[in-house]
Amino acid sequence: MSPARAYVALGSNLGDRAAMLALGLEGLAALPETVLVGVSTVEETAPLGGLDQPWYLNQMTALDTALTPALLLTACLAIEQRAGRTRDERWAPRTLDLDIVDYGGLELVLPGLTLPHPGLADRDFWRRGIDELRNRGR
Ligand code: PH2
Ligand code: MG
Ligand code: MG
Repeated sequence: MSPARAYVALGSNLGDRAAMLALGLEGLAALPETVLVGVSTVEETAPLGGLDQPWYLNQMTALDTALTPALLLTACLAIEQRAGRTRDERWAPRTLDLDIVDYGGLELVLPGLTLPHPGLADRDFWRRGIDELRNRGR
């Protein structure tokens, strides 16, 4: 099967946020059967979700991957764990969040993964990141 173009978003609002994004990029670049083909500009964004918490750094990536959506999800969760991610209450501040936003335009619902990501409509910073990458041919 030819690889799929996937968009994976990075977010961090805890600890050394820029270092966390860098760890995320390093993890994505090292994935098997995957090429990291594009990385957007970093944006600092106000926290969504109504919780009083620090601002985020957000960034979008484009990957060409032969990993299935489920394997890519597992890999993203492992990268988050290596960045010290804990899972407390929903939308709690996080060292590193990796969200698969799109996978080849596929529509899919698995435990823990809905594609395209249902948050895309509310997150103009994700759409700006994707537009930036697409304008570069990614
Ligand atoms: N992620 C959330 C909740 N709120 N706000 C911003 N600005 N950026 C995020 O990535 C974000 C958020 C849950 O994952
Ligand atoms: Mg998220
Ligand atoms: Mg997430």
